[in-house]
Amino acid sequence: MPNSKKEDFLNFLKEKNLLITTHNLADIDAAASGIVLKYCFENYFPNQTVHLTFSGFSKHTKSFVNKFSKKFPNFNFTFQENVDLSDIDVIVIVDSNNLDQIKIFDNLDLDIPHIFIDHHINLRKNYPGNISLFNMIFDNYSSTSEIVFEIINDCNINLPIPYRYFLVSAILTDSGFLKYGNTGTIKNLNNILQDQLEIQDVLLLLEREVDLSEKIARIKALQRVKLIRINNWLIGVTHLSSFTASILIKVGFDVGIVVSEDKSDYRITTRAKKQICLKTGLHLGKIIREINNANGGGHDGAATLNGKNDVKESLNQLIDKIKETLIN
Ligand SMILES: [Mn+2]
Repeated sequence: MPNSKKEDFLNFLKEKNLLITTHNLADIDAAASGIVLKYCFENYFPNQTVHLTFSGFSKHTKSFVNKFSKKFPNFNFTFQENVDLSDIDVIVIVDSNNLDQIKIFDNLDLDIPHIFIDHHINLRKNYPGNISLFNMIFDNYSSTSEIVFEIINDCNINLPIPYRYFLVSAILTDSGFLKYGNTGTIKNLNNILQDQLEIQDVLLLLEREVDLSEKIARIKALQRVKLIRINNWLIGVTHLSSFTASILIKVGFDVGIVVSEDKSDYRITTRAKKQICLKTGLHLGKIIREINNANGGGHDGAATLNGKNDVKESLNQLIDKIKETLIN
C-alpha cells in the first residue's frame, strides 16, 4: 500500500472526533482491527477523542476473548454499545465496505462522513458520506488486521505484546491459518511476532472446543447433504443452523454450500477449494454479489449471502451460476 495514502488518511483525521466501528457480530479480525486501531489513534492523536463501538462479538470471538483474558487479565476489551453521534466528525469502518452490515447506520443518514479500511472485494457502492479518497480497501490482503498493522508502523507506534497476540490471532483466522495468505501475510506476521511472541501460544488461543450439540448438528448436516457433480468437481449443499461450509470441504467437496434459516431470514455460506478457483476461475464473492434480492459478498473461496423469504430462489441462482462457471 502506498505510503502517501496512509499519510493523507492520517492527516485528514487530525483534530477530528473519531469513531471506529465494524460489521455486526464482530469476528476476530474485525475486533482486533477495531481495538488495535483505537490504541493507535489514541497514541497518535493524544488530544482527540476516539470512540469504539461494536454491536457484539460472534460466538467464536467470544470464546477467543475468554481465553485471551485468562492470558492477559488486564487487557481492555471494552467498547461502547451506544455512542452519541452528534459530536463525531468521522467514522472509520474496519473489515467491511457495506453499510448494510453496520449496525449504527441502521438509523443513520448515509451521508455522515465515513472511511472504509477493508480487505473484502470493493462493493463500489456510492455512499454519499463515504470519503472514498481515503478508503483503504485492498483485497490482496488476507485480513484487515494487516492493513491496520501497516498504519501503526507508519505512525511509529510500538505495539504492546497483548495487542500483537490479538493481531496475529486475527491474521491466522482470516487467512485460514495461511491457506489463503500470501508472502506479504508471512512478512507481516514476522514483523508482528519478532522474537517476543511464540506462535504456538497463539494457536492455543484459537483452539475451538466443539460442544456435543454442535457435533451432532454437523453430523446430521452431513447425513442430509445433497451431492452435485459437474465434470470431476463435487458440490455439496446442506442445511445447518451454525454457519460453516468448511466442514463440507474437509469431507472432500470442492464447493460447500450451507443454508441456515431463522424464521424469514436466511444466510447461505459458501466455501471453495483454492484448486477449483484457480482452475476454473470460480469466484464465489463475485457470484454472490450478482444474486437478486439478497445481500452479500466475499472472496473467491469464501463468501456469504443474507436475505429474506426467497431462500429457494437464491439457492437455485447460486447453484446455477456455479454450474455455469464449472461447465465452461
Ligand atoms: Mn476480515
